[in-house]
Amino acid sequence: MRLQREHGLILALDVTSRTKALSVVESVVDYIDAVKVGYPLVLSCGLEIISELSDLGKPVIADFKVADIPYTSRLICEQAKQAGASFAIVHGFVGEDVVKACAEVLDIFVVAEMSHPGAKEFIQPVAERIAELARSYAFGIVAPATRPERIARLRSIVGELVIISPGVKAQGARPGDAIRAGADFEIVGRGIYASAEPRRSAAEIAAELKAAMKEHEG
Ligand code: NUP
Repeated sequence: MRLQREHGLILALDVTSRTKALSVVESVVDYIDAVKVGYPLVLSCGLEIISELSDLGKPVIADFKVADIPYTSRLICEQAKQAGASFAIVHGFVGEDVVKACAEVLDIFVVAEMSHPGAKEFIQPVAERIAELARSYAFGIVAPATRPERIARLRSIVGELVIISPGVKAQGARPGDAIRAGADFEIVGRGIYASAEPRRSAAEIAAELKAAMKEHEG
């Protein structure tokens, strides 16, 4: 399934109950462009949850942050693809051979720089080299909404690749700031699924992203 930008919003679905996962997506489906799943949901519900979610009409991004040798990384990506994921998230620091092996299986996002404070220790110093590598193989990169100035820098390296940015709300970034800095999509998890009213939160965030997209394109 293709990823199309209507709202600029990707839901990170880090819940550990199938019922909760499906009910959150159903309640916000008209405000999101994709659903990102990772280990919490897949380890608790099984890989089949990916096809159940993609049946709801939005592309699923498998956030397995693949970081193994090329052979094993390829196997992981093949499992994600067979389960119905449209994209996988792969680490870039493991090197070109891994990124290439994964990109041969399905469209990938390469993690250039992570959003948490600890990212400054090891990954930030090599983020620009990872972004260069991504340019040859990836559909897009992951860049931190928590550091909009880094998104702008990474955008200047990756050109037209799609930038998706986590770190909004629960990790401190304000909705819209990453898009203003040059991201295409903002990823929001707890700010939606852990809110008292997920649908209302998604609507509010989508409205802020809409304003940011207008400004950025402006
Ligand atoms: O650098 C990253 N930061 C990050 O938060 C790369 C990620 N893939 N994520 C993921 O984005 C994280 O695993 C979670 O699924 C989501 C952010 O969720 P939240 O902080 O909005 O709840």
